[in-house]
Amino acid sequence: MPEVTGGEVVVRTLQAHGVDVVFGLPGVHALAIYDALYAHPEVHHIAVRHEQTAAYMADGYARVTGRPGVCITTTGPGAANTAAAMGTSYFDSVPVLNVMSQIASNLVDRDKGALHEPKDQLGFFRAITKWNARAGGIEDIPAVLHEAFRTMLVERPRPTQVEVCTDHLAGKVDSEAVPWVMPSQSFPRRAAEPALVEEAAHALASAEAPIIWAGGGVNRASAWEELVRLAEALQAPVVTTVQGLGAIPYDHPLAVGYRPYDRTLTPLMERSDLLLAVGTRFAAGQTANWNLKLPARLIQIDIDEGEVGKNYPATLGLIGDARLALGQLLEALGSHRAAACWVGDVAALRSQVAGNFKTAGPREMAVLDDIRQTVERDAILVWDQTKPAYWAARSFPVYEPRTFLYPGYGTLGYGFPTALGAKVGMPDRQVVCIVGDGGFQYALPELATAAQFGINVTVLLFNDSGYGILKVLQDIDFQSHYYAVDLLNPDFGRLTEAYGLTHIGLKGPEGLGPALRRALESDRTTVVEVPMEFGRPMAWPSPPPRPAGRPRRRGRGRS
Ligand SMILES: Cc1ncc(C[n+]2csc(CCOP(=O)(O)OP(=O)(O)O)c2C)c(N)n1
Repeated sequence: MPEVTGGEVVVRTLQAHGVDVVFGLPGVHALAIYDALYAHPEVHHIAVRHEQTAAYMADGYARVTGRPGVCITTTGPGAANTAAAMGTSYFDSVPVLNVMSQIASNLVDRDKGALHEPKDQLGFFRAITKWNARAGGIEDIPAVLHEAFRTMLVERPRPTQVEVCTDHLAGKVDSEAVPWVMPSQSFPRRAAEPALVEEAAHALASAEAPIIWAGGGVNRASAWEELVRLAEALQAPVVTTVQGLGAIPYDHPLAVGYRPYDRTLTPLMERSDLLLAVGTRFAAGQTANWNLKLPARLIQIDIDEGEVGKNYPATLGLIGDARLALGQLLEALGSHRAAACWVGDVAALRSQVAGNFKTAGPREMAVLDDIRQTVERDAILVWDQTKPAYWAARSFPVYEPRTFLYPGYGTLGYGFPTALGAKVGMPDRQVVCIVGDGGFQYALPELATAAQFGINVTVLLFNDSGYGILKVLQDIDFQSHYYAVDLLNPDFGRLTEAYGLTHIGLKGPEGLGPALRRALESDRTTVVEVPMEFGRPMAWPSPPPRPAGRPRRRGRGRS
């Protein structure tokens, strides 16, 4: 009888669930998984330099492919290092599975001082995982992993975790004694209640001025085709949140092209009599801290019942998968076709908003235009928390779904490692990471991962020698008392070259387009460094609360 280790059961079960690439960093307790990976080279393993990166890479992979991203970490500190990344995936509803080891089963949670002994490892992560569990033994591994995939994919996608004790990973059993779970890839998705779909279709067909609000749920559920068909049937303009960007192409005749909180669009909301919101939670950043006034009637589609009516009262809630629910609505509308869009010329509105941005930030918008015009239509852009990203989140034209990756959680250091994961998921696409000097330094050693595994991305590094956005806030709220925000940076050129990668140093934003083109054509990861200070982002939608008693004043810094 052939014997298998627990590690092999892990790897074979991952394979059975369609996984062919994992991101990770080994440790003594997890080595049996690595021995199984050694024996199964068809499952590629990208070895990173920090566990946080493994989880970011899994996040990037999942966001662009729509399939779960998987990371493997070792017990205790190794697993704990993923927390900021797992929190980001949780906040943004991204399906990431973390398989982590545990100390020997007879020692767990006994506080005896075993190497890497975590205190309640599952409890530590409970707040930022949708579900996590320990496999009780080797035979238990397939079912627990299967449950992790099912939970992650069947309703709202969010991270899950499976923990396996090191003795169970290294132990052996008869392969035939293992209750293997070999699922088909499709987990059933939830459809909306038919009677409510009828009611919603009736309301939409009789609305005089409907608007559609597309959130990240549309991208997560691959619902963009249904969204566009519904918008066309209703001739309804579509606004898109940051996570929903690309759900409708920027240049579609019904795409307003800008985020719902843009001031120019407020009159649109005021004139509308019905908002159809899909896959959104109306987060602070999308609603100017819930100050945005919505139309009188709100129909909300969401896979998570808890989101319906949570931030704005909903007239009607359709609980279900965005793709299925939009498809049901289309069917219920039958041959109904609105004659024309009540807004009139949506493209003219779009150019008006674009013009506002150009007036407010000619330098900033020229840089973003250079980027947009240089990269391909379906290029994947991954944004860190840097001033260019705040401008882009408000103004950047996005043409394809899942091509604008932005951490809704506001996580600094996200951009570069997530871009690497996105490239692994979509090797034939251009992947560009836009990052500041502060954010890039969170994951600099991953230049080594890029070099070792030939992951070819372009890094656009905007270097202002500091935490620029925090300097803006210190200007506004703290009398320009700059503290802990100036950075002594390394020579990024020599550093990049030390990893065997390419660096293109510019003197300013001039020549950005040609430099970016060269980088995109390069056969290796290339860092284009642009010394430039972006201005204060306009239309800041969610200012942090002001310290009590401090009047708002203009500082002496640039604005
Ligand atoms: C994990 C994490 N730590 C700290 C912060 C706070 N933070 C937000 S932006 C920022 C500065 C970013 O500096 P840089 O990457 O150089 O971009 P710039 O603001 O200069 O454009 C900091 C420290 C955060 N958002 N996330």
